[in-house]
Amino acid sequence: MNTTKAIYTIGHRNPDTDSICSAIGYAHLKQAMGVNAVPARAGKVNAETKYALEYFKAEQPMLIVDLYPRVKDVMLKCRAVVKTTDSLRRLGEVMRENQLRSVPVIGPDEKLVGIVTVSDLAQRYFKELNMQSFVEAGVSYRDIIRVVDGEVIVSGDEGAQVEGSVRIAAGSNRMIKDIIKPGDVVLIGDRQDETFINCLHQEISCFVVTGNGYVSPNVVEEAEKKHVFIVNSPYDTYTCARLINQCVPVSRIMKTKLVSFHALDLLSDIKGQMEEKKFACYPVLENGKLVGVLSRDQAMKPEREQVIMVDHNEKVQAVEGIEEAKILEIIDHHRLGGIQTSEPIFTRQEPVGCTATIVANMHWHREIEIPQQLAGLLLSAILSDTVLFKSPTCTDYDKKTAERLAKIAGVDLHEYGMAMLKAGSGIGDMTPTEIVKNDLKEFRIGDYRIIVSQISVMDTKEVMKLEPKLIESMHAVCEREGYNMSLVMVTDIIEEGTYLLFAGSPRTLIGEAFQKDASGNYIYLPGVMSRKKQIIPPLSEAVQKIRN
Ligand SMILES: [Mn+2]
Repeated sequence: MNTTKAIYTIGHRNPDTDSICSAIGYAHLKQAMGVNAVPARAGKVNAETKYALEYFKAEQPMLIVDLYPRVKDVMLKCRAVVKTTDSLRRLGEVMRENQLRSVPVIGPDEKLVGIVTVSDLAQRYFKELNMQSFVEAGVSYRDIIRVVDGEVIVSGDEGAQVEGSVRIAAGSNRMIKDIIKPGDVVLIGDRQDETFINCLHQEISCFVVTGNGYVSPNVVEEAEKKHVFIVNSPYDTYTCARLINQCVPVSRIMKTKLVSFHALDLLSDIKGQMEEKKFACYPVLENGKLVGVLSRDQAMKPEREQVIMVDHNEKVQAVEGIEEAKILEIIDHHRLGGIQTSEPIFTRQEPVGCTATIVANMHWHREIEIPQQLAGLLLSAILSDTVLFKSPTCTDYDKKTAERLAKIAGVDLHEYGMAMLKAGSGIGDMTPTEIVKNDLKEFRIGDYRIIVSQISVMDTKEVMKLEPKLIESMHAVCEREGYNMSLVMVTDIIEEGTYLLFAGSPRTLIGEAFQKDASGNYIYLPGVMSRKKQIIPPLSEAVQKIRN
């Protein structure tokens, strides 16, 4: 079992089948190589991918909404807590055993009520001399008996609360009369009966006989008459006094003015508060319950999330917060879109039809077996990205890889491929806005921010009926999110062609790129199926031309 921090393999936003399945596949490869890799996804799984995952009984990778560090990423499990009723002695033990400088305090309902620190405890010891009074301290006789390891010689109501103070029967009998008051707990050594009797006359509540001193039958008899405890302790007077002081419950010294955080709080949001308060440690709560502790040191310089990007390399397509993460590797088959890293990284870029083709072959080159389920998923990705090998991006390498995977997966390649594409091709009850955002990717082309979505269907009429509404929605997206243009590819996977809808400006870019009359809202491009090979390159070239 690898317990190091997980490395996420993750595809682009609005993930397609390749982004999901290559993330799963590459995580498998890394795991086989002893790396704690975990597949993740940067968005909702589409209908086609869902079909593939369910067909091969695979689970969806975990969703990562963003990579901004949050409290949950750096908080520690709470190693120990104390209850409000626990004694200071118990607190000291807990601190020592766990090497803690602060301990959260929970109430009877397990909810956090306070926190105690080493400095609270130290302050208590400095005040010890003035703290002999147990009035309202919530200390019972049972607590005292327990703390001094006492043997009860004369018993009483052990659950009752101590109301007096702790005194030491020292000095002359006259002094005893001055010092000792009704209700007191009296520490007494090996003294004569007269001293015991004098104390009893002061209406005390309890003797703690230190150093296992002798108590005469006469004293026992008198104590029984007056309902006064006699407890024998093996410890000396000094030790007993200190131990009894440690009976005080934690609730007496804990801080109740707390600064706590939630697991999902962004570290960037709470930094200011931590800098201001300067506590070493903060409780993390979920519905009032303690779920962890956040140390200031850890929160101030969090360990960055580590990611491997698959099926994309452009920052604008990556999961939000990628700039906060450490990119370890990129495995991809798209144009290089200008990502910057702080250190040298491993990249594998191949101009093939699908990332899964690269991932499958990386397994085979390293002689790592691809299990049947994964073979099915990687095959699905290839069939999806190459639209059953029809896309111009498809290479012989993709085809050969797919055939080999189909054998391992035990499916008929064409039959399965058609069924999968069909599952993802209907628009069902998608709204125009959902169609416009389907499989959306953002590109920076020249100085323009352009989004290009694609929907692959068996029958384009169904989608093209919605053209006016789609155009309206495309304009709205551009305006709301500040894009220059929105393009939607409605791709006919049977006829092998694409209706390219466009909104925004400059329209001349479309006319120039595809050499068509772009005065309407769309053009038809026969034979066009690939965004990255047949749409983005002509747009990039056209940008140069219209600039000149
Ligand atoms: Mn891909």
